[in-house]
Amino acid sequence: CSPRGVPLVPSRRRQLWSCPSLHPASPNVLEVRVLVVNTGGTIGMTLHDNGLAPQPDAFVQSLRKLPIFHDEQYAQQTFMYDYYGENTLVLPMTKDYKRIVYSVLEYNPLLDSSNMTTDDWVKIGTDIKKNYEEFDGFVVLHGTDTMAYTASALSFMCEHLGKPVILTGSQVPIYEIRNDGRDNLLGALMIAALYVIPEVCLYFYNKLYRGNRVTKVDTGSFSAFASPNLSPLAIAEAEITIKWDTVWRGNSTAKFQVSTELNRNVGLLRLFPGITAATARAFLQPPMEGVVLETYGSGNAPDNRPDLLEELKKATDAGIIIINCTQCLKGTVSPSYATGQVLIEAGLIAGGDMTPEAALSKLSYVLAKRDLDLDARKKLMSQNLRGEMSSDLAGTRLCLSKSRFIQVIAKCLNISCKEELEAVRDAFTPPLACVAAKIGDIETLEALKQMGSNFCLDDYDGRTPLHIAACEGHLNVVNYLLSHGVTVYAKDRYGDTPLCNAVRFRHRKIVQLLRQTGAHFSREKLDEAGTELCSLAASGDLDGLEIWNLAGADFTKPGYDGRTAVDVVGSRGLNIT
Ligand code: ASN
Repeated sequence: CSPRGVPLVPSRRRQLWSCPSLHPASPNVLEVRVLVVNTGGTIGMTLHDNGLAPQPDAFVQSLRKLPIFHDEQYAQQTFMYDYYGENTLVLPMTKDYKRIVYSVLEYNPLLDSSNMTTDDWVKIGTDIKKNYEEFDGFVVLHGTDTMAYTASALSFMCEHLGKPVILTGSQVPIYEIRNDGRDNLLGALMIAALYVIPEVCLYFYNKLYRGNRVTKVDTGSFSAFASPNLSPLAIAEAEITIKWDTVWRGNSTAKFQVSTELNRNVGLLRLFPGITAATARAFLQPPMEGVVLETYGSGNAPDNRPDLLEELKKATDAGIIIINCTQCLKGTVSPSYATGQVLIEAGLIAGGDMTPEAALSKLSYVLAKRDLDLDARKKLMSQNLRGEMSSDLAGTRLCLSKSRFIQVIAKCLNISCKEELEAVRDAFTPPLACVAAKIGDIETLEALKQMGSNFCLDDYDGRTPLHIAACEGHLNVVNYLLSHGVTVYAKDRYGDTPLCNAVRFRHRKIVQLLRQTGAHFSREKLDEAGTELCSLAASGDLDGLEIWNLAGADFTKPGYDGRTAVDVVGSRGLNIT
């Protein structure tokens, strides 16, 4: 059941968007689309005979009645339901004239998250993949009990993710007078729509966390989650503040994909004083393939228990991967004690500061990679794949005081504290990066990176260095930026992405590279393109048409007079198929 609607009147919708009576404050309202995947959880539960349980088919209807979640007038005036379907709602206009249009995909059955299995993770991942190009961001409504597991699993399954995926839920159903569901949903929707944070995150009680760093720590408090080893990615107070330095960025130019193969033969074993060797042996029997051993303190186990250590050693010798994670909420596994060394000798892999939830789902993901041998799998387990562990990041943090450029400016401006220095850096470096991109100067970009410049930050027109390099045709700069994790989905104030720019200036190789990295036109842009394609066809501009083709254009879309580019080319005796 796809939330896609049938585009009955795209051009009519377009005209309405620029109708000043609808948008008195700005003729340039931009629509941003979010897919809400409703899997269940307390947020949508009502009281039944046997306690709280999910209530099917009620969620969208009740949100529709709340003005803060839906603007019916806008929906009617813009034919929104015809275009996007009945399960679509729209938030009131944001401060910067954006409309967050969100479609709800409700699962059947809705689940208490205690009933979820790896199959449900696969279903969520598959739905994100299916709808990836249609939406700017994704919100997953989920019960809190196993949300940390699902968030961790999705973070690994979503490879080369370029858009935000935000899990949220609540402690009290949204139907109750006093509840945390409304704030959580609203915050998650706003962040998923307005910020290109290419991570699987969890939003709860005004904080956005990295999904594979959280753990549920409270059964009743609205502040139900903690991320003990990583500070939040964003805080939603009077303003939403994103900590861009903390946001994880991949460094590949590969396209987004979801790995739906997961290994179910994994488990969690918690050490306790007096655990018998027989218990360990029973747990490590086939078909077990991967285990997270929750150890004491900084990764310690008894070194006076050869019987127990022998069971662990036998298991790792037999090819079972055992990850050493601490039972402590905060801190990391380190080999500082003799009682920790014995586990290294038994063949365990140090799990750094990973949560047990992250380690378990990482095992499930890595062990399903059939093309890798045992050593390659072990290597992946000890590496930081999605920001789930900080061990191998040690020492790479930016030291602002070492940046001479910033120091000189700071001196002139009489700045001393770290926050002010960061503000100076963030104000100065984005336009400088744009200038460097314009002239194809990778050396300067490299120097700016050393200063901690974030290449995803935009200039006064919302343009990023990638937009500029795409216009100028600097393939090497585009390559450099993509390999430093910049997003291909940034939109400038005109709604244009780097792909739009590369097509406009006809940089074929850049179009190809951006497409390979997952860039795509929005559905709205594809609908609108018919007229432009017809005019290229009418002038016999096959080169122009080819660039559009590379960018994913659809030559069967009609132009303003109902004819398609294929028709127009055909009438000139040419062929573009
Ligand atoms: N039992 C519920 C669930 O995990 C708890 C919640 O959502 N607050 O689905």
